[in-house]
Amino acid sequence: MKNIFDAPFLTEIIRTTSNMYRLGWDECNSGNISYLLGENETGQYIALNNVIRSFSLNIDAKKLSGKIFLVTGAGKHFRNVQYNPEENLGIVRISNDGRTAELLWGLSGGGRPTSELSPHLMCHIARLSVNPENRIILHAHPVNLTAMTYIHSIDEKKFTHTLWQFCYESIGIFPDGIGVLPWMLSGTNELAEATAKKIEEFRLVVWAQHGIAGAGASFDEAFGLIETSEKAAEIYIKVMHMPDLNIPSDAQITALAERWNVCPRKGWLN
Ligand code: 2HA
Ligand code: ZN
Repeated sequence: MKNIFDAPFLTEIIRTTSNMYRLGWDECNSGNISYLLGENETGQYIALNNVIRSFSLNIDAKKLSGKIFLVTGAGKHFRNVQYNPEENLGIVRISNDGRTAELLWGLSGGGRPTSELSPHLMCHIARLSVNPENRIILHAHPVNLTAMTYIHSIDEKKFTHTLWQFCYESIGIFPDGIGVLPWMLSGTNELAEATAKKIEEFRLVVWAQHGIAGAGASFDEAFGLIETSEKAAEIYIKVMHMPDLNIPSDAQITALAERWNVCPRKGWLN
């Protein structure tokens, strides 16, 4: 058996949580990540027949039975993951009946997977239905995107349009646009179902006055979506109270899309 602390998937999630913390996206115990692992890659590092304990799910996750996820722990701080991955992270497998998550590694000291595990699994099911390569679902509180939901229309077409205008690379990174949900109560089935529905259509969903839920085939994809939209939101917040003299036109944004060979969501540019 190889040493799990050499596993690329562990290194990746540790670097990601540390970066997200330092970027100010995940204060205190906020944010959560789930990362779909391959059985073969995981089996090189841990015994797959040793279930440490089980956690019941409040959804039917049969579509994911047998699938293995690396997840952040409930109430854990992203800031601490790099110092004690075994306590702050866990590897779970969805049981055959889709009703429990079986702990195979981590969450030492009696921890539990993120309290948002069921919504994460719903988002994985939704995202895998449109992209079988999807691996990552993550939730965070990026400052400027969240700030923007306090003062900008949360109509997703208008919200996306502003993000396309305020960062040069936006149209290349998220030509498909960004979904937006209004303020909702977290931890509810209502928010989980609404997010799963939106994330089927958009890889990034903004939760107004709260944060974001993102998806990707890799951390580079999911992280890149957030950092680019967050950069656009930051520039917008910096200049929105000043006269707008030089905002790029839709013709200019269309020219960029053509240059990068991407198709902006139909009807969202003039
Ligand atoms: O993980 O951020 O919205 C804690 C949260 C829930
Ligand atoms: Zn949150």
